[in-house]
Amino acid sequence: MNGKELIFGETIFHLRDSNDIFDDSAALQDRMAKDGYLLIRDFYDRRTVLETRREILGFMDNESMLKLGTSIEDGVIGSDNRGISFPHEVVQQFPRFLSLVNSQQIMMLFERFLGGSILSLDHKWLRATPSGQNTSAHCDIVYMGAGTKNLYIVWTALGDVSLDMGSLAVCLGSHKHQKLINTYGVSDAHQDLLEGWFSRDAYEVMETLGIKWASTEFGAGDIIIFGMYLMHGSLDNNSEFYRVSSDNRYQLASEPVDWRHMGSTPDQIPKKENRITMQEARIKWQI
Ligand SMILES: O=C(O)CCC(=O)C(=O)O
Repeated sequence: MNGKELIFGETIFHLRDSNDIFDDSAALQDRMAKDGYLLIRDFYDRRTVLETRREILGFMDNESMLKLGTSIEDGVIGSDNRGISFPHEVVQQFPRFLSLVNSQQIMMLFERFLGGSILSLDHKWLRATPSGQNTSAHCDIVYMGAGTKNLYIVWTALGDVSLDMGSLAVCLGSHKHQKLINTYGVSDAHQDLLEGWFSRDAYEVMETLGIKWASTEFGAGDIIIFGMYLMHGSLDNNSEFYRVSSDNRYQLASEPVDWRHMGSTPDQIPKKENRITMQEARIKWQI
């Protein structure tokens, strides 16, 4: 992660899946409260997900992002190794993707889990992560905490994602770390901080929070759900393939919404002046 090696069984552990309790909403809630995440294998139909992947990779092929002479479905990274976090207007051109992440299936899961009508933020995060890149450790509350705090991320593998393709990684137990919640967890990356990353160093996170990382390989259609306070990031993509994934947010429609992530330009949130660096903030917070 960020160039540092994590070792399974020592500094990083395997995520456990919750397929065995999938039909039991109370058990899902208990597991979420305890573990901070729910990993559901094969949640989406694999074929539907692979068709969605094809829609996205087709766009990337037109943008000359894929390696010449390789099959589009494989998502082999082209010679300039360009990454993309798809802008909102491009995401709107992907009907298969939108119907997947706004599907009845995911809405019904949340209706059952949260007990009411559900809305999904308009801002959809769709990523094709190139070689050598990862996402540093952060909690989503700093990016989208202006509405309800009872907002959930669904990270979806849009293709098989092996560990060396840069799987999602979470910090076990970080959702219960009170000092983190009361300091970093009440700040806003658009208003207060120059960057939302808590740290770029996976080992420094472990030492500071006293907790370990966890990850797993994902199959196309597997999802992991977690809340606003779970520290997470991703492993480095050390492969020749794009890691195609998306992360989207769901909440009760009756609760306050972070309107910055709604509407026709949800990815163009103005930033306040005089924001401070994470280093300055962490000195202030003493964490
Ligand atoms: O996919 C990634 O690299 C990071 C995902 C993420 O930060 C999120 O789901 O909030």
